[in-house]
Order: sequence, then C-alpha cells, then structure tokens
Amino acid sequence: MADHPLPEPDVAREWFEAMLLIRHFEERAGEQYARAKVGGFLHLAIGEEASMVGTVRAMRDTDYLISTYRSHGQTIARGTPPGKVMAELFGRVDGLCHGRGGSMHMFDLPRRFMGGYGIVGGNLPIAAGFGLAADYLGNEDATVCQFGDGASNQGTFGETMNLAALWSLPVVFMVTNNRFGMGTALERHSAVTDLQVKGEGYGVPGMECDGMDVVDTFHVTTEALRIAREERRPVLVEAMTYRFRGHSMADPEEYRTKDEVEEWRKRDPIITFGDRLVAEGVITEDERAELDATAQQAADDAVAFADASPVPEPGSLYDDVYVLGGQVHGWYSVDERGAGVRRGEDIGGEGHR
Ligand SMILES: Cc1ncc(C[n+]2csc(CCOP(=O)(O)OP(=O)(O)O)c2C)c(N)n1
Repeated sequence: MADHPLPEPDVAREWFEAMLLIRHFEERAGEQYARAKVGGFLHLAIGEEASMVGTVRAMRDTDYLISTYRSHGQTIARGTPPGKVMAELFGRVDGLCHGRGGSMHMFDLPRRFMGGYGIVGGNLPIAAGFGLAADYLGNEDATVCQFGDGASNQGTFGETMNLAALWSLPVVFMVTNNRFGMGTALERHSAVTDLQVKGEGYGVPGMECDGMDVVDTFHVTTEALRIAREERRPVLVEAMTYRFRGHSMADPEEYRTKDEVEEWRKRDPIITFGDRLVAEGVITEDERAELDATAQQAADDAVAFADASPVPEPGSLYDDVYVLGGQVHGWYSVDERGAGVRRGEDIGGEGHR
C-alpha cells in the first residue's frame, strides 16, 4: 500500500474531526444501549472509522452509498446530523426515519445514503440497480456498496458481480474485511481469504486498501470511483480493518483473544492518524485534545437531542405505509376501513384473493 502524502491541512483536519465524531458517537450509543434507551440491535463500528470516512470523502455528493446494519458512521460521514441518528436509535420522532427504522435502517435520501440494510448481502443487488439506473439515465452518478467479509459468501455476491460486470455498471463494491462474520473468523468462513480476488472470476477486478488508514482508503476509493465513473465498469475494493467491539452488544467475544484485539488496537485509525497530524505539524497536541473534546460534546449533544425528542404517537403507526386495501395479497393489511390491522381477513377490493 502506497505511502500517500497528507491532503491539504484543512481537509486532513476535517477527516480527523469526522473520525473522532463517529468514535464518540458509537461509544455514547453503546452506553445508551446499556441503559436500555435503544430498541432492537446495535452494531458498533469502532475501529472501522477510517474505512468509512476515507470512502465517503472520495465520493461526490451525487454518488449513491449503500451499506449494512453497521452504518451509523457512514450516515454521519455523509452529513446527517448526529442527533437525528441518535434519535433514530432511540425510536423517537426526530430520528432520521422518524424512529421507525432503528439502528439497522438509517436512510437519508437527500444525501443519497440508501441505507442501512439488515439482510447480509441484500444490499449488493440493490447497488447494481443504482448502477443500472445511472447507466440508463446516462449520468455520472457512481455507487459505492459496502458490505462485510461474511457477506462475500452470499449468493447475492456472485449474482451481483456477474451482472455488474456483464452490464458494465458504475459501482464500487467495497468489502470491509474486519476479519469476522459474527463469531466466525475469516479463515473459518471463506475458502478464499484474499477477498479482493473474489470478484475476478466474474470479471470484476480487485484492489486493496488499508482500512485502518483514512488517507490510503481515500486514494484507493478515489481511483476505484474513477474507474467506475469514467471507464464504466465495476471494481471490488477490499478494505483491511478490524472491529474492536463485539459483533453486536450481545456478544461475549469467545471467538478471539484479548491479545489479538490489543494487537489491532495499536493500529487504531484515530490514534495513528492523530499522531501523523501532530508529527507533520497539521495540529498541535493541544488542538488534538480540543478536537477530541469537541467531538465528545457533539456526541453528548446528540444524546440530549434524542432524549428530548418525543416517542411517536400510537396513532401515527400507519403513517408512511404505502400499501393499501385491495393492493394487498398478504397476511397484514391496512385499508380504508381505518387504522386497524386486518390479519388475514378478506378485505375485498379488486384482485384480492
Ligand atoms: C441473509 C442473512 N443471514 C444471516 C443474517 C444474520 N447475520 C447478521 S450479521 C451477520 C454476519 C455478517 O458478517 P459480515 O458480512 O462480515 O459483516 P460484519 O458484521 O462483520 O460487519 C449474520 C450472519 C442476516 N442478517 N442476514
């Protein structure tokens, strides 16, 4: 991996601020989960901040990003106010999705952040769809699709690589190799552990970046996006990283040793980047401490914002439900008779069976 120079000082500083904000946000989110403020699951990405910020900063505002259930960091990096992300975790009305999605389902259309996706590997075909749309419309929008090493074993991976290559779609697939799929180590879940080559048999060339280094991630993703946008073909980037915390908050972490985690923590992307900024005179040690305190305050403010936001009114349960009456063939339905849920009843209407 190349030794890239730092970007302009104000840019380098902004990347550092973004990484600090994500780290403190995640730590606060974990604390709030322990206090039962967060419903459902909570997957933290502590340790993966450089792979998120480096990638998002290589993107244009008009590019699409789609990720997984571990995506608070991408949401914040893309520009969503942290308070709205925290309020979403809390299930409050001021949450990014009005409290209806929770941790796994962040979605910010104006910022072209297309989620947050709970189904492992399910975001890959959707990303191909964004690529196909850009191709169809003949515009320059590229798509970045981030997913985990475990997801690279899903059937959707091969199916999507094939069509993306066949149809020359402008998509950068980024496999965030944090070395585990839940409690299963890479060597135990994938026959091919050099993940960047996994797309080659389908016609998708691979690249690798140091996901612990925001500068390297930025440069590799920039080149991958150039290829996608200008040469109109997909690329698979493998970002080498590590998650410092458990898979979710309910993970006893019996599948790895504390020594291994400590070894990776020596490469903490925030510490190493901060050290570099100080060593190269971009910030002083005092400024580093100030930036850290500012980010911590922003995470605290996010919690206060979420706390102050009301829970949704029960009567709003059916707001934003788009399937009505006779369109429904399924088990659940909501129809013109009112807000009551009809379970498997005959609701009438054209085409109902
Ligand atoms: C289709 C599907 N199968 C299984 C699960 C349960 N599950 C949730 S996360 C996960 C591990 C995925 O690991 P990886 O893709 O490496 O992502 P990471 O959690 O490391 O970010 C699994 C199996 C799921 N959500 N969806």
